[in-house]
Amino acid sequence: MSDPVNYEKRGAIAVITLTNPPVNAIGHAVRKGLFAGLDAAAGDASVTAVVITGDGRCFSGGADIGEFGRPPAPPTLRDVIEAAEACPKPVVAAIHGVAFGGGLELALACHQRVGDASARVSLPEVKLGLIPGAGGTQRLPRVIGAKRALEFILSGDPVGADEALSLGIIDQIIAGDLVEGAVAAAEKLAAEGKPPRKVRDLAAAGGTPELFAGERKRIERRARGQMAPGHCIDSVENACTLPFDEGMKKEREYFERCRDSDQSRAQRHVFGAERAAAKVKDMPPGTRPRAVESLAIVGCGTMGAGIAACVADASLPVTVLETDPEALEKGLAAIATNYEGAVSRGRISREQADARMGLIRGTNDYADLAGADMVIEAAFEDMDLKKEIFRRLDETCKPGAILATNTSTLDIDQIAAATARPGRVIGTHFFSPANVMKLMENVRGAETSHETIATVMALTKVLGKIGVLVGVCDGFVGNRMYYSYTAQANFLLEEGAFPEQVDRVIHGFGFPMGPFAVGDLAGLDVGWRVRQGRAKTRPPDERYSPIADRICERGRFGQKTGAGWYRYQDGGRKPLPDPEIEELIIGVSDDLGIERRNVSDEEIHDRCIYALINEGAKILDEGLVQRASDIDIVWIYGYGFPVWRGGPMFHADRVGLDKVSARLAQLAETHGQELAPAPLLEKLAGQGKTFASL
Ligand code: T1G
Repeated sequence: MSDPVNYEKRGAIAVITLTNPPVNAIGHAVRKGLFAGLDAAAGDASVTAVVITGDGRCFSGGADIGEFGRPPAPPTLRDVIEAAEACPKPVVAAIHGVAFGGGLELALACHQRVGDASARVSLPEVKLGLIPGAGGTQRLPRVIGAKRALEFILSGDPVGADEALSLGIIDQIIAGDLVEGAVAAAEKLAAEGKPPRKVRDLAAAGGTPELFAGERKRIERRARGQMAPGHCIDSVENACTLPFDEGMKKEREYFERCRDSDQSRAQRHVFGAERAAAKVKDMPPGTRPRAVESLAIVGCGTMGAGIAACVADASLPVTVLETDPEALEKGLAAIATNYEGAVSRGRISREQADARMGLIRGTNDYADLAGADMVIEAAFEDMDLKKEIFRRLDETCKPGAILATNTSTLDIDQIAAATARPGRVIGTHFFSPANVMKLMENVRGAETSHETIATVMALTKVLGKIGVLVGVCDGFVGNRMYYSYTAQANFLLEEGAFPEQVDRVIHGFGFPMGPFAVGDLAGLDVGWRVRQGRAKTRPPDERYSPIADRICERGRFGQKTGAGWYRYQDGGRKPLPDPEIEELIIGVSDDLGIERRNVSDEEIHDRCIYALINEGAKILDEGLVQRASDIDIVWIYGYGFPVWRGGPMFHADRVGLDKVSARLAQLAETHGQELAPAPLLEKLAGQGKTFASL
């Protein structure tokens, strides 16, 4: 492997370049190269200043995440950063692309920072369950003030070159060649002959007790159960109250505590799992995705409109077909209203909203879809209707066009069979609201071609989504597991629990909401229709709870009707326990001859969470996902599984598959064989293995 750091001189300026593709992650070899380069520059009398920059696509994506599981080998990142700051000659950081995490921390220790228009900076450590551990919490507040530094560090989100300039994170935007501009800046600093300006010598402004108290209050809800955000606040507060070196010492303590925590291990797992999900194991080398430059959507209801907005957000033109003119007008108006809201909240500018609306064209005529590279059908969840739509699309669309369906449960193979191009038919299951939720389940049919899969997986990234490739089964991966978990939640109601107890336990586990509050939010009528559709094929011996149906029969569909599992006062969204529902539940227990009992929180946790894991094991065993971590991604990005637990399969590995399997076997004896441990779970448990070992 070529040297990951290049050292050259341009006149009297030493230029140290990170050359460690793909993102110049700062691992041990890079740290050694940087340290040696700074040492050489400091010791070379002909060198008057230094530039540090990155080769390839960026400055640096930060410390090498892959190294965290191993003891840090010297020189540490802090050693390198201290060497840059202590260099007796001016050191200028030249940033293009990302300077994230340790990359930005390195730049902050330099005596000046310049960037080009592509520069983006962030401290995303909190997304890995960490805090910036190489001085970011001590230097950034000294540059941009405590308030803005807290927002920056707690969000972990990047800011672009202009905002970085206005904040003072970078000192100058270079219009021409970045390195030449940085060399000129370094020459100027050297010529001034002043001692290098060190960020550590600045004071962090604005760190009032009220600010920190307010931020601690805010993360109580927003980052409930997580450790790193609290330590971010502690460390920024230290930057305002302690001498620099003491603040650095405390930062290191917090960083190590977070780094060695289960939460950070889980979040680092998710970081890798997200990227692994994009890789298709059986993809023949050299398979190229087709270009997708124009899309069409069939259907302009909630999902169709959401998907259209998602496509326009990615700056792609999209034609929306609705055969019913009124429905089309209503759907387009809903998109426009959504954009108006985003403008009024300052999420996007007026120009952006207008540009995106300008990309969306409505039509009632299939002929207008003929030129689309890809069509996504988002019509009513009815197989006959979908087959008819796909027949017409097959006749209308150009030969290479991909035909996708947003169905959330129906059989892709049956839909593909309605066309003469089954190789170009695929499922693209968006999650509602489609323009917000990041997850897409891309469903490969038996005949879906590799080129179609490659194209849709690439488009998923263009849409800013995280795509998981799944196989055909009822409910695919997410909803199939959701049915297993919510079935247990309903059975627990029959046996003695009430919705608020179940929701409290699941919320306490880390989900934003429990299953009954979620049902009321999404609308109970959706699931009711699905269950009615399944009634004919449901195995007679399968345990089935009638509670949800009886609630729907009363026209209680959740928040949208002011009542569902809970009641909602004056159009509010706060779920209030409803005696009417308690009576209904008790009535079902009586009808079923079940003697109600006290159900413990522990039983609720085990029957819901382990049922979820158990179904995941079955899905894995049936080869409906490529790897266990794909299931983690589905559940974190589609259903709000707490990211700091890593997803259901990672969580199961951490609990121990032997414990999960034994507990399921015990529960199955009393509460029904649907809880019996899946064969794969039992096998791995018996071998002392993990899902991750597959
Ligand atoms: N370390 C190791 N590998 C990394 C990496 C990193 N920091 N960042 C990316 N990769 C790998 C990634 O796994 C993938 O590998 C390939 O690079 C391309 O990534 C002390 C403790 C930089 C914006 O959290 O946000 O510094 O799949 O597909 O879409 O305080 O990667 O090809 O095998 O994402 O162009 C903090 C994480 C680290 C940034 C590029 N930094 N990375 O996005 O490519 S902790 C981060 C990203 C730290 C200090 C702390 C993105 C990116 P593979 P990619 P991309």
